[in-house]
Amino acid sequence: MNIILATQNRGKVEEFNRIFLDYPVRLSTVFDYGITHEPEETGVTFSENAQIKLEYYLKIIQKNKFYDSSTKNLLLAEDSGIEIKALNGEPGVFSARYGGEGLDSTGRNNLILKKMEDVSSENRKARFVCCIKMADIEMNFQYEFIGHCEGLIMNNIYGSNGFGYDPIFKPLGYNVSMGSLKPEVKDKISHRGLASKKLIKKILNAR
Ligand code: ITT
Repeated sequence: MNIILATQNRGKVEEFNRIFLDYPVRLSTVFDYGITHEPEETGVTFSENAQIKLEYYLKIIQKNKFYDSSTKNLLLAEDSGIEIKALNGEPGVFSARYGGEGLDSTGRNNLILKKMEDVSSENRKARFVCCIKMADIEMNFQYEFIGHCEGLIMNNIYGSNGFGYDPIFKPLGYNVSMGSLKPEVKDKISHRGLASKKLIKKILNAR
């Protein structure tokens, strides 16, 4: 079975590669087929944006027959982000673009730290959300899998593992940032790891 990862985010690709390592699936990415363009994410929910990505890449892959027809091919699209209570749920679906196109991850993390400068430790609740959409290449079936990871926004940037908002997010039950956790620990507790666990159970009949 082949799963094509419909994402332009290398951090997500790295994590899915680790998550599926022990399972009988071959992963490929849209990069393998030279697809470097992406759809506009016009949805207002993670689910809507994941659906937009799924349909966008599915069309290109079907049209160009960008798959190995000797095996079963599934397409996996994902929309994710961080919701911060004190910022009324922002950045939410705008996580990748928060603060404008000119900012990189460190710039976005600093922007959030600045906005939350005066927020007390009791009011720094946040959560990562991941919505995975999966379909077979013929669109005979489609599934959605959701995962959440609750935690707090820290007062500074810590750690260099992971990507995006990991260095400012402290998962519930841990004393360090997600960016300081070992990758295999992140995969066990993360929004992406938990959504993937549901997918693995459904698609691969495994735990
Ligand atoms: P694709 O749409 O091509 O998949 P993207 O980076 O644009 O790539 P999203 O629209 O889903 O993906 O935005 C997700 C953003 O949320 C991502 O760029 C990070 O800033 C943040 N994010 C998601 N998962 C994260 C994680 O595990 N750790 C840290 N930040 C994360």
